[in-house]
Amino acid sequence: MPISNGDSLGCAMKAEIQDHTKALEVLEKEYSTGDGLDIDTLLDSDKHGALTYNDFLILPGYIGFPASDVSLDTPVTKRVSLKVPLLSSPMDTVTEHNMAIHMALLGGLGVIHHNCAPAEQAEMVRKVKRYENGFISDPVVLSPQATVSEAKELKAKWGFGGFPVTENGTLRSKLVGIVTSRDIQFHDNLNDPVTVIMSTDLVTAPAGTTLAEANEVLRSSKKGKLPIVDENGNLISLLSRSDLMKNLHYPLASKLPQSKQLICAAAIGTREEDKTRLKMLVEAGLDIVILDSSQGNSMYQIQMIRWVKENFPEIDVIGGNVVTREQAAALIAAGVDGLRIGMGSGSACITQEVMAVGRPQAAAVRSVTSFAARFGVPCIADGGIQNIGHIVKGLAAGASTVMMGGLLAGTTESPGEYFVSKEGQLVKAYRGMGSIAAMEDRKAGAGNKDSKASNAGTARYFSEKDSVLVAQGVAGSVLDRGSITKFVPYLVAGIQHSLQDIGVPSLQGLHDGVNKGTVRFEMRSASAMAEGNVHGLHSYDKKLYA
Ligand code: CPR
Repeated sequence: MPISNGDSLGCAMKAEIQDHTKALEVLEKEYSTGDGLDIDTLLDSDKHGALTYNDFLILPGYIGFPASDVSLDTPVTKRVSLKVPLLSSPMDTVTEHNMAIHMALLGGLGVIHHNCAPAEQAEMVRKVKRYENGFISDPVVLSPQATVSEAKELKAKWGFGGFPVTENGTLRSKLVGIVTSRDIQFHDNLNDPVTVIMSTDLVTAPAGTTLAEANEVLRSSKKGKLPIVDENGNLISLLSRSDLMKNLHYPLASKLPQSKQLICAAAIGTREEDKTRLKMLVEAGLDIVILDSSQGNSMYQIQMIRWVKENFPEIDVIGGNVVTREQAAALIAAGVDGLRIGMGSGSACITQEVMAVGRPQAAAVRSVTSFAARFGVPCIADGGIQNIGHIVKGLAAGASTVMMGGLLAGTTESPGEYFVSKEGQLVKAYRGMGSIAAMEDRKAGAGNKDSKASNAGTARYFSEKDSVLVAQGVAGSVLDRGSITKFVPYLVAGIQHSLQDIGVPSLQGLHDGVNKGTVRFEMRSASAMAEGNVHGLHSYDKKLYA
């Protein structure tokens, strides 16, 4: 059949507008709102009940930039910002120093749990603050009388070797040698003083040396450590080669502008004893404290916020948990620098079932963040995160950061050992802080030499004095996820790709677009959700990253 201009094969669609170049103009002139829903219409619970993450999707926008250019810089408190909007939860199966160090190295933040004696928690804070330094300002120092056995013990405790030896075993005393890991490795006479084995051919740099200069000396000296000394040869600080390497490998690391140390956050309760605990954490170098409560709007928390702000004005306080505007208002008025949102959304949590109290997480996040943003208070969306999509939805609903428990509990950096499940899979323990197991451990002070160690589990749920413990969570296990040094970069790359699809070049751009109504949403039905998941395949392998 001959085809003339304007003809088409088969059945042609009749065009209302012939000039295709007018498509964008028509869109702008004739459609007063974007396609889909703005966030407030989406989350209007009068219309369709309160929603959570799986109930909606974000519509795609225009991609005008590469995903790798998407900036995820975000505040976690009024004064502290991160390059990655991810936090690990203060739970005893999620965050101790190892998780906190690695979350911070990767640009996020790990919040150290408080189900342990205050001294143990302070020790963990100290380990985070000491971990990566330009100049280590409080190095572990040995005295000439210290034995090889003591040096070995210190190496086992801190996980690093290379201890300077000074005349009286303290900083600001004359440097006489360095005990390196190699010096102690094969020395069997454990009672010998370290002076027998220490290296004395020292390369040092004078006080006042810049970090760049000191780095250069360290590079050319081929030594592991560079002691910085004053004009009398007294030890002032130390620079470590492994820190140099870490600095190179972790460009996003969370640090305060004036410091080379990692930012450290830890949780405490709201009882009288927690004031002493906080003092110890602050002495150890704490930057941010989270007041850990399942229902933050209490007289205890409000008094504690005021007390911390009065006594430790340099520490940022995150209050919570909250899920309503009213709860948020009370804590903002008391002076919080950040809020933590979520009640009953945690993966190991049965609060909503047992207490009949809580709120679907997306609705809670939107309600609290839209209020808190008016006071410049950043919010954490805490709990219920199962995948990258949930992270992005929490951020789109207004959160500045997202906190995860279960998703990180199976990683190498979480506390505890892997074990093989009944089904033969490699797993790690994960339990809610209000599970009977966690609360009983707390009451017994399990795992601590000090039996008054902590009752953080019960305190979080206000049940210290109860004769019957009412569980708000379960104890179980989660699958092995490998190291967060691979998992967190996967999450970050996924968030960047998601924001690229949405058409916003930054997290700030996402918040602006949502608030202006240019970022649009759609609710999804149960069958839409099924359509959005893998379907119709005989079998498949769900490998998430490589
Ligand atoms: P997922 O990331 O595992 O979903 O949730 C982690 C969050 O769950 C924690 O940060 C905390 O707020 C909350 N959570 C922990 N234990 C809980 C119990 Cl027993 N009950 C309710 N919420 C809990």
